[in-house]
Amino acid sequence: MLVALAGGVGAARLLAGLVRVVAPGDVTAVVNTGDDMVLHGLHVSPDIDTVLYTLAGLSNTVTGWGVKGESWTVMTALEALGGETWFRLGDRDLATHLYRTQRLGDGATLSEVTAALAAARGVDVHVLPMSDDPVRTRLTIAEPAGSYPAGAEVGFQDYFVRLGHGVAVRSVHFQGAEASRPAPGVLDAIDSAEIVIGCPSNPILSLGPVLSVPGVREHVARRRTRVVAVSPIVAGAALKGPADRLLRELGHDASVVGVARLYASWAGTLVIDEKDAALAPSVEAEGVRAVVAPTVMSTSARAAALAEAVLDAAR
Ligand code: FO1
Repeated sequence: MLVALAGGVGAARLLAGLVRVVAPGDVTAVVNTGDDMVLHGLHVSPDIDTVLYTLAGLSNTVTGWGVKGESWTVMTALEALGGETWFRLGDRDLATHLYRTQRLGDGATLSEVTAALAAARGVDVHVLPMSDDPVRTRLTIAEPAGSYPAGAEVGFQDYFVRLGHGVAVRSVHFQGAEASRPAPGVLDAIDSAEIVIGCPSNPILSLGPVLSVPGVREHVARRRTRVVAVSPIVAGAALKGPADRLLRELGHDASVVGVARLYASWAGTLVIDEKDAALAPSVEAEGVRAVVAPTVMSTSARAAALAEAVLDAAR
């Protein structure tokens, strides 16, 4: 069994590559739910949905979220009513949120609903939320943005979508993490995994919440020699999203060395891109083994090759 700690797009791409080289049923993805939000009374789980849509071959690879070939009839009608449309929910995507919200309202856990969505879409990877308890990423902004003053605390989607992550961040915290428990099967999967993979996700906003659920970081750290993380930073930049600027704003190096320093307590190996090969000795100086491989998953074949490189690094 392989376990992947997963966030959004980068994780989904690596998982899609992984299932080309190992049996999907041998993979467990522990997915970030810190991005989750209730909007229009609907429970939206963006990172879970990005992973499920990608593994089902349904994902909109242009936007990196939602469903391909989507229609926007509801959003257009909602806009005409003056409703909230800053967070775009396509017609097919809405079915997911309607189904999830109804099941949760009937008393199902997020794990149960996620398993049902995976089964409905023929996804054999075991997709687990990091927790069935609410954990929400909250960010304190360092400068005024939109209607928010400097020092305001905003929700993840407000930061990421409404403000377009175009604002400096003073601090991040995961509301509800202390009281949360790992979802059923998460710790067992980590304990019995042949390899634990830290996906190329945002170290602060995607892997941060997963590791903040009590017990997860400790159980992963116990397997440190079997843990291989993939740097989401290549040549000092994030391939997508705000990871590089966020690392700098929070006082870290926006480089593979900074990522190695952040991950050193739980990841024994860090896969870095060939562009960062010269930094391998600096990564190893942080106590983390450096493995150099192409990490930009511009095609599914490259994603499969990266998955192979990760498995080789662990063996
Ligand atoms: N990201 C956007 O930038 N704009 C959107 O309108 C948007 C809608 C959306 C709807 C469903 C969903 O699952 C994800 C959505 N995302 C959108 C992405 C979302 O912000 C994710 O949390 C990020 O991809 C980070 O993981």
